[in-house]
Amino acid sequence: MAGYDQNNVFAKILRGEIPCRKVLETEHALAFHDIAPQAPVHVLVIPKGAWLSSADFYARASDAEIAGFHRAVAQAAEQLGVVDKGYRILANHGVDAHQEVPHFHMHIFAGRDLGRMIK
Ligand code: D5M
Repeated sequence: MAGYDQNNVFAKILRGEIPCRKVLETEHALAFHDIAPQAPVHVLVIPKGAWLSSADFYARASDAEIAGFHRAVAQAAEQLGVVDKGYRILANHGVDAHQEVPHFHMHIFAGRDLGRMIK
């Protein structure tokens, strides 16, 4: 994959250049509702750093940023009230997984029986 594109849509959200429906913001992460939800609850959690994909993030981000990001995923799920009934977290990396936005993000799906997979 090419280098990080500072003009990708999530970089613009982080800079406040385009709006989002914010769920929470921490030192390391921002969580907001997906613009095209695939479940009653569909939230994206993104690290604040300029990480292109999961491969990039997990290989190069600091331990503090990785831990802070995952804590934010858990906090978002708690805040959304989906922990008891359950939720799915998923990250797409690269072409075969159809990663559309080249800034690492974790999807949180919840609010219905999700079956065994979401494609
Ligand atoms: O998923 C990228 C996701 O990003 C996809 O579910 C739509 C969502 N998206 C795209 N633009 C926006 C804005 N502006 N706000 C909120 N959500 C957005 P991927 O894993 O890359 O296929």
